[in-house]
Amino acid sequence: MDATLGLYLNGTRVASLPLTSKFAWQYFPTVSNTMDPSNDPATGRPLKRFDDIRYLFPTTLNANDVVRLQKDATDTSPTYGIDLIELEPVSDAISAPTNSLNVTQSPYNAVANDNGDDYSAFNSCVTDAKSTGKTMYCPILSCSLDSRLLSGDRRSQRR
Ligand SMILES: [Ca+2]
Repeated sequence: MDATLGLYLNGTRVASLPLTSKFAWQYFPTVSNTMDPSNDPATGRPLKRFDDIRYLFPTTLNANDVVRLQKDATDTSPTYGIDLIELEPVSDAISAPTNSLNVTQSPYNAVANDNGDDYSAFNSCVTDAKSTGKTMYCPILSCSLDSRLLSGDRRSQRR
């Protein structure tokens, strides 16, 4: 189920946070060479996961500001479970470091804020960064990865 939940700042609804129960439970094979979870309970060991979302307030919060989550008529889930809310200051964006590959530029061309899958762009950029000893640079943006992106010694596995 997909539904929103109201985010309030000092009594004003400032955002409708998009939440999903898609990741509430996933099942991992007990004997397999894959780490990919499934939504099929017959697959194996159930592990609870959660939907982790981020929101950037347009301005820095002040002492005594009141942040509240509230279910309103437009928020259609019958129930919500909130594990935690973490508030922290966000640093200014950094410019691309020397010797880095920008995932939003050619040949990767990730497109921010379009809800289109940027997995291929990120996977290619990470692969190139690893093989050339560079770092991947991702400007402040919102990209969508429809598959799990792995780095390090583990191999990327895409469904
Ligand atoms: Ca995109």
